[in-house]
Amino acid sequence: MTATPSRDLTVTGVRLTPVLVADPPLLNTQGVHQPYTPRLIVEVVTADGITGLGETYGDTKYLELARPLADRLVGHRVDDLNRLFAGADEVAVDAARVSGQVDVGGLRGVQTAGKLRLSVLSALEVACLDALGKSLGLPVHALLGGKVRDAVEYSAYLFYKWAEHPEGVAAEKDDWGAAVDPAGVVEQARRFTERYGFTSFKLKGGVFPPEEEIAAVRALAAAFPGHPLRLDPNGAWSVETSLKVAEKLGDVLEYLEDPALGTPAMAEVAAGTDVPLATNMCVTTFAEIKEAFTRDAVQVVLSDHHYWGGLRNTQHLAAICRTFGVDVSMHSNTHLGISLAAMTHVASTVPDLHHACDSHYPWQSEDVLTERMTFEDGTVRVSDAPGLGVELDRDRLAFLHRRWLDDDGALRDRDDAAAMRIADPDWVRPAVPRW
Ligand code: GKR
Ligand code: MG
Repeated sequence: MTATPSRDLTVTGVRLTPVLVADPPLLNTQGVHQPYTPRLIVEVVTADGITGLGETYGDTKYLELARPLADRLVGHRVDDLNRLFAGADEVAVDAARVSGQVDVGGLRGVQTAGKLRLSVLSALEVACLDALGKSLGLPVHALLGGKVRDAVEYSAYLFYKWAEHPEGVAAEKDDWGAAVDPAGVVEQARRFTERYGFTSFKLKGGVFPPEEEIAAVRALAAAFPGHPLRLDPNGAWSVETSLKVAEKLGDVLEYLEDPALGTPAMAEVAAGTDVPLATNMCVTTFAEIKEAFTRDAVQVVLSDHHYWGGLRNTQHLAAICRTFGVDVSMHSNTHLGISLAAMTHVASTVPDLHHACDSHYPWQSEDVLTERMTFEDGTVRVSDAPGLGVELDRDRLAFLHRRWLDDDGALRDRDDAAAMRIADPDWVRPAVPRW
């Protein structure tokens, strides 16, 4: 992509601003969301004074990498992305930060140094594309080859949820109420449809015994007949349990998401059911594709442009999936509007997107944008404005950064188990499989 020669697209600086954002008490297999969650806001500034925006995980291990990776950009043009990625491996990752186990904070598959780097690079890539688009007067989707749809469909992302964070814990209030049984889940789904018009539903499972979660999905199917439903226990079940759930819910599920942990277990489940299996846990890097596809372990890969390394890598993933007859869609982790805009741009360019992406965004009452992203009839319209089409609210950014500065460190690294132990000091992270 060559910009008009008179423009100077050289990066002169990269601002990195960690923030803490309010998060409701959403339950998952690792515990419960903390009242505030870390995100990192990236601003890439060019010699022409254009600022491009990006966003990624904000835990310490990402922040430590963000500065050295960002510094590699300075002096290069925002359209010099391949060089940004090539050689990024030279930026050392503190070995103590890499567990080699499932990244329990975000349930995003096995944590590797490469994935940590890619998660930071994704935000730099998005920020560069935003700056390039603003400079050229083109939307990000145009820089990715152009949109093939004008709106991207999202699903309601339902969570078991407490009414509020434990007593005594500083937190923002939310108006979603509790959802700890089938009736609560259906009520939450109704609110999602009323507020945003979603027509498909994903329930985060792995929280209650499978029979209770089966009952919740059945209740959703009764309340919303014919609507696509997914259940995602983040690998909490054995192969046997996964197959039982698949049998009991096979007639209403669009897919089961990560019922069991890891490719071998997923392959066993897939061999025993016709219910499609989706994953954002066993195929999270290009290296993991071969085994999973060869063993027919998954039928839908859910990209997360953060840990896949950005929007162009998400397109590469989609092309590989297409080649092997595997569907592609997107899952999400807690995120703000910059990431929702980025997801929407790239999703608009993927030809065969047969499943609604999911987004945590409705759970985030706070953002760093001047105008919140909106859902209409369960979709986000693809912006044709230059870049991502979003604008930073500096006052909001400063406010949320101040919260990060004022934190004593307890919330700077997501720890759902620690949050759960505030309510129940004896709580231990369940062994896998849990059921
Ligand atoms: O936010 O609790 C959560 C989710 O469980 C998240 O961490 C997962 O990464 O939503 C994600 C998923 O689809 O597994
Ligand atoms: Mg998932």
